[in-house]
Amino acid sequence: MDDTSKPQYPNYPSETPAHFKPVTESFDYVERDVDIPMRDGVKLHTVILIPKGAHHAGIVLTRTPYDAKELTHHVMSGHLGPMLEGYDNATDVIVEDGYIRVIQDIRGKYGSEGDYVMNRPVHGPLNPTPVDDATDTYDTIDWLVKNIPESNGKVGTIGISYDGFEPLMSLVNPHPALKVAVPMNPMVDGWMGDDWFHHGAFRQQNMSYIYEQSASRDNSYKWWTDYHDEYDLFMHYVSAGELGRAYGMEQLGFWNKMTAHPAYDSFWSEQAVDKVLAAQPLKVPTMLVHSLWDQEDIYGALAVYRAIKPKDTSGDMVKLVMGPWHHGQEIDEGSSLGAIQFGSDTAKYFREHILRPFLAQYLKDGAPKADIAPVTAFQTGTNHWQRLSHWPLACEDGCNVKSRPLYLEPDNKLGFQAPNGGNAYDQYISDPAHPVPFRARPIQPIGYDNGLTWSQWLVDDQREASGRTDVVTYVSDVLTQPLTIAGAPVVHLVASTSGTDSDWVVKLIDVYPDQVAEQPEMGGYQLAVSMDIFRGRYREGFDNPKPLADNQPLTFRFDLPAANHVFLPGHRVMVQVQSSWFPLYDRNPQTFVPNIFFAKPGDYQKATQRIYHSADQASYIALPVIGQ
Ligand code: PG9
Repeated sequence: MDDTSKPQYPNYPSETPAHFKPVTESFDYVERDVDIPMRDGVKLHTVILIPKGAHHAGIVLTRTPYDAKELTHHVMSGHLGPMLEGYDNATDVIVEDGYIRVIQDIRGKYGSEGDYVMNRPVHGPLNPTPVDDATDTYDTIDWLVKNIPESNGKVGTIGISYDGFEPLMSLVNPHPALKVAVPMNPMVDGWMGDDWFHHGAFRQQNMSYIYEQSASRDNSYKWWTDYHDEYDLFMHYVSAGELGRAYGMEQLGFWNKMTAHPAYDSFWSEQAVDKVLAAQPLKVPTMLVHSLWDQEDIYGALAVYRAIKPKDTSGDMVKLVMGPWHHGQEIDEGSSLGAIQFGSDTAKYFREHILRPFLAQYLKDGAPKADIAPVTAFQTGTNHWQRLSHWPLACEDGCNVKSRPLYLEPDNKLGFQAPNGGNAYDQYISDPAHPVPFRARPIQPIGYDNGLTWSQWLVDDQREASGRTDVVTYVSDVLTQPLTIAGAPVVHLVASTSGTDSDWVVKLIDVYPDQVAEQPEMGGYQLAVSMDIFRGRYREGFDNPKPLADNQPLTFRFDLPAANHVFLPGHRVMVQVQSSWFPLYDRNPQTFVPNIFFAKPGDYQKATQRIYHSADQASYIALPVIGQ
């Protein structure tokens, strides 16, 4: 109903004018909000911020499901900088180098038209429509370079997380004006090791994200909870499927797809972006940015690096950066993460010395070739940046240096000597009624606002777990020499369960000396440098869940996330093994059921777990050791 339909009072007119015109002459930028038509007619809401006086400026484009208006109006100001603080904006680089900043609502979200599909698969068996995020990016870039006279016709795509998935999509049949892509902490394979599952164990705390992201175009339906401690919330509903049903999530298409595909079937494998890009020609210089303690997408960047680096025949098209960061911390303050200190602002170093010259080389007319190594990696422990020619530096197969087996040994010892004698196994009771918390309770929700510490959980002190009787711990002697690793540890666990399914969580931990003079609170700290979970039913294949033979020693082999770390002299190496990581991951009922999303209360059974370390049943971690 417009104003004219309401009674008018000429002697007492409205105080609000019919068309207010903001006065922006003093601003140092010009804002244009446009709806860009895609090839199927759908219009995508796009915010364009142009530095005043810009001429032949490069365009830095982010496409997002997280509200373009919000991301371009962080602090309403006449200056571009405050407008662009916050998520996805490497503001110092974008503003100081005079780029035109473009942020667009992806199809189906916020100000854009069309239907939303989570991480919309590229056109093909999973997406029969003629449009996807690749075509939408192509059409957007085509419009931008034809309709922004202040630009030099060069576009770079950049973004973090979901917004890091978008630069990867821009690489599929890329527009000729796309000169560079910077996917940071990208969502790549939701089942294998990014946001939805890790090796098949479901990251159920992300249900709140699925709910809010999928239930409406503007995320106006908000998740709720009756519990301060998320441990209690998820215990109350027993299974993720029951929680989803209770919250009405069976109305949500993506949730129903998720619960219908608990295994790594074609629904997941065909949309894995590393596999999509492996089948594409490499046409656009790409810098993959990875966080060594990425609590959300620790799999994606390195998976894409493995997929596309072999195509980089020039050696200059694909760069990898690995920083000591949580998810997205590269655009924030980077001198510490939780209790861990790095001695310098590593994030600012990245933006100033790596990101800025890399973008300039491709987006600024006449800019020099950036002097950036193929791999720029921060070495934790020694706290310094490295220029490397390749990654990883050691691995089980195919590297110059072969990983070394670090054995679990009797008497809870850990070492490079294969076990020979002593007790054959350790055992613990895994009780689904009392799952191991993945961090100290009360467990907070995921998120970054209101003082939440979700971003830090990968560097929490693991002493919280090591004292539990349902966590078995192995520890080395005190190191007298540095122990340097540079690659992905691989777990080879020989274990049995009295049940017919089981999860295995393995953590590689740096144990600090009992006293640390320069940082007393780090005395005895147990810092996980690499850890992950594996759902036992997938032992024979991620697409082939099978019951486990009960009480039979079986080998479980799985990758842990990459580490670039030095265990310093005076430190010890520790390995922890447990069978739940709750409530971030859903509980394994420990009896084989067709679909754990819909396990019933009676399915959840205690199990006796055994970890073997005898000569013929040796458990070990293939450790990517270098310099020994
Ligand atoms: N990767 C982030 C996320 C996705 C899905 C669930 C929770 C977090 C992100 O895009 O922010």
